[in-house]
Amino acid sequence: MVFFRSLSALSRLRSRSAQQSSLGTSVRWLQMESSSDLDLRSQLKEMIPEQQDRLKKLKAEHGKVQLGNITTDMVLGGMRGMIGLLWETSLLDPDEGIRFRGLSIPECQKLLPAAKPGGEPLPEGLLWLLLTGKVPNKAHVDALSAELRDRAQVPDKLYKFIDGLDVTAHPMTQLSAGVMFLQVQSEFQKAYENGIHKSKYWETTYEDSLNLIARLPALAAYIYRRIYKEGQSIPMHDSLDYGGNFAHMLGFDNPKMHELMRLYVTIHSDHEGGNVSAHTAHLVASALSDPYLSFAAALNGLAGPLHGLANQEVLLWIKSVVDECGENVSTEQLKEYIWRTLNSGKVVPGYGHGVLRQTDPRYTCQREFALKHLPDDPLFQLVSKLYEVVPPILTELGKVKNPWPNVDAHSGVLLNHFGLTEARYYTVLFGVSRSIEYARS
Ligand code: NMX
Ligand code: MLT
Repeated sequence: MVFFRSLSALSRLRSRSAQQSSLGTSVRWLQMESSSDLDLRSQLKEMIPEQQDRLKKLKAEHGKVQLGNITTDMVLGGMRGMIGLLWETSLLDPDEGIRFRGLSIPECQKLLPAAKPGGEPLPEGLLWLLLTGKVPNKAHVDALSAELRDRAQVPDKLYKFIDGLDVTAHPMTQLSAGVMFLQVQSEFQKAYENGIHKSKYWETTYEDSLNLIARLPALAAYIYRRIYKEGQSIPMHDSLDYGGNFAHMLGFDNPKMHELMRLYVTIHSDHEGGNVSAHTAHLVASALSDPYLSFAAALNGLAGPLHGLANQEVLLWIKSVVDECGENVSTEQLKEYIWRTLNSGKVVPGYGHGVLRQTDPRYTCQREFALKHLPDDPLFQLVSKLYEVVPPILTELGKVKNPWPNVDAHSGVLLNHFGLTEARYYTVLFGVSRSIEYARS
């Protein structure tokens, strides 16, 4: 949103670098607690002029500083390893993984407010952290939950529009089309048509972003219930938080599934700016396309099998292993199955990454969730076995730069355990989570 509009030229390039520290991603803790302090918009209103000045100063004082050399490999590799985008909300270290405004995932789990003491972080807290760089307290997060519920109403016409799509259309196609339908509600577009001054762009961008984030769970849940539950939709709960409410509207009221959804949305929210969907969102937004237009474009990138759709592919692949070899597949059978996948010209889904060179910490925290809540689940045990068997095989191939699992290697078995078994739907959950980052493009 606000921090990037003025950097549209930069956002045409792709960043895959870990060198952001000079741009100041330090985290501050919120001390204040008056009622206006509880309002995210008021906080941003104070911060934004400061940030606009900071960026002007950065450009004026350091605009001519060289950030690296560009090689042919970097260009052929799709801007690999180049610094090309200012991305302040998160930083992806190849070895350590993602940090959100300087905080690792375990730190977020410790510091961000939870629904219950000791529980998983509420995604609203992460949204606050990403936008302000400050760790919110429970009162801030509760206020933001309430604000999102207030904004969550979608027009009935949206559902009629979705019903007009072929029910067999991929859930991501339905989601992206639904976002485009909602675009008529864009406040930014109206303001732009009315000749708004550029210093005020952030205000309507903020409105669009929060509205979109708030309305996506209803749209996404409708798509799920339409395709898999004979169209019986479930209204929003009037007091649940964002993640809990999303799970509820999908039809899951097991408290552990609510916790899983909070964790899921939090860890899928942002992954620095060089991935396909982030880059797309910011590229499209650099033309002053509103958040609906840029988010729909990002979703279309996320729907590719080497990106977000890999979570669907992982569960389908794991289930195909079970169909052929059974749940108690031996190590030898597993190795043979993996080689067969590779020799048929396919990738092993859920393994490898464009930047990461170690196990994704998003994989690790999902594994910890599984060890706590579903240690005996047979598919979880199979995922654990794959962790031992896949990396040596990918290493043996000799060309794979990262043989370790990414976020998608684990998410499906957790959802499957709690009854969300429809793999083809999984990328929609990834997409809703990413609205927390990309909607503000
Ligand atoms: N299985 C088989 N081959 C692989 C794998 C894998 N999991 N990962 C990389 N390779 C191959 C890759 O296809 C390429 O082969 P070739 O030279 O014949 O084209 C070679 O290894 C070098 O690729 P890398 O430089 O290691 O990876 P790159 O940065 O190009 O691609 C991914 C990154 C993530 C696209 C790739 O690792 C992959 O296809 N993984 C499986 C799909 C997946 O899990 N995607 C999800 C990523 C996370 N997300 O949510 O978006
Ligand atoms: C993501 O979360 O976007 C994926 O891990 C892909 C990436 O970062 O390149």
